[in-house]
Amino acid sequence: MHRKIVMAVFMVTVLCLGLSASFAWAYNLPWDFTAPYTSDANTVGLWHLDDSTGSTIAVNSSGNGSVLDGTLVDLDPDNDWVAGKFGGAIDLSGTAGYIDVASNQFLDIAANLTVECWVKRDDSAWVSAWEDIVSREGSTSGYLLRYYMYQPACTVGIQTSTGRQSLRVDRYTPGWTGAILDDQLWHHLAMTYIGDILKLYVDGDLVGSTTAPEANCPIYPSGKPVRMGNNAWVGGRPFPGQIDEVRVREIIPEPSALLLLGGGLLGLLLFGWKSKK
Ligand SMILES: [Ca+2]
Repeated sequence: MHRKIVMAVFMVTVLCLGLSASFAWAYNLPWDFTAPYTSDANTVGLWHLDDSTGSTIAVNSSGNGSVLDGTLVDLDPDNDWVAGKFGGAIDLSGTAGYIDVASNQFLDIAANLTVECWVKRDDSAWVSAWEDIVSREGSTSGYLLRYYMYQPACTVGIQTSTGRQSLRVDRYTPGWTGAILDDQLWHHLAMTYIGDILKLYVDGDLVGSTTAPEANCPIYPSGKPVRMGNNAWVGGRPFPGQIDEVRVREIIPEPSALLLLGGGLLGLLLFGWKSKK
């Protein structure tokens, strides 16, 4: 009888721990489309892009402060701040100009990364097949969220480089469901790299994912700035359109009530085992 009780406690514990892990990772999903992002404990950088006309600074609203403020480069602060998805946004010509956030250790996120934003692409000819929206790409490192234009279809791609291995989700990814963003409407983009799985979401729908070739495969720090609207490494990949509400997070799983319950039951199990001895 005693053995049956111990086994029951053990099974409940395993179940709770499993559920806890699931709940912890689901903690930040699904995406909220109804309001501007808020800065939570996971937020590294948050740029509402609500900055006033005339401002040359895109203020960071995360707890990391002004060290992550962005600077307007080759933009017109009197005309390029426009109405956005929520509040203001930055309007990029697609030929020059971007927002630059200087490299900082806060941006060295090795794993459990999310990058989110809203975009509204202009109906304009593409300058480059790669239109970088949020980029911290280096030659073999960093991360980026990119609009990948490849005639005749418009697709979205993201890429992380892990050490010497490039990992990306785009139209060539098996199972890719596709995404067309050339309708001049606002779309929500999100990339996640959690548990060695890289995923891309468009308007909340998972459109593609891929798994790192080995476990615990970190994103290699690029030492590059974060650029909104161009590539951080080689430049020349301008995004034509509006970008709003950019958020970069390093997700920290939190212990849930189920995890605590599981831990408690595990303690009972161990106590019962010790008492039996
Ligand atoms: Ca905004």
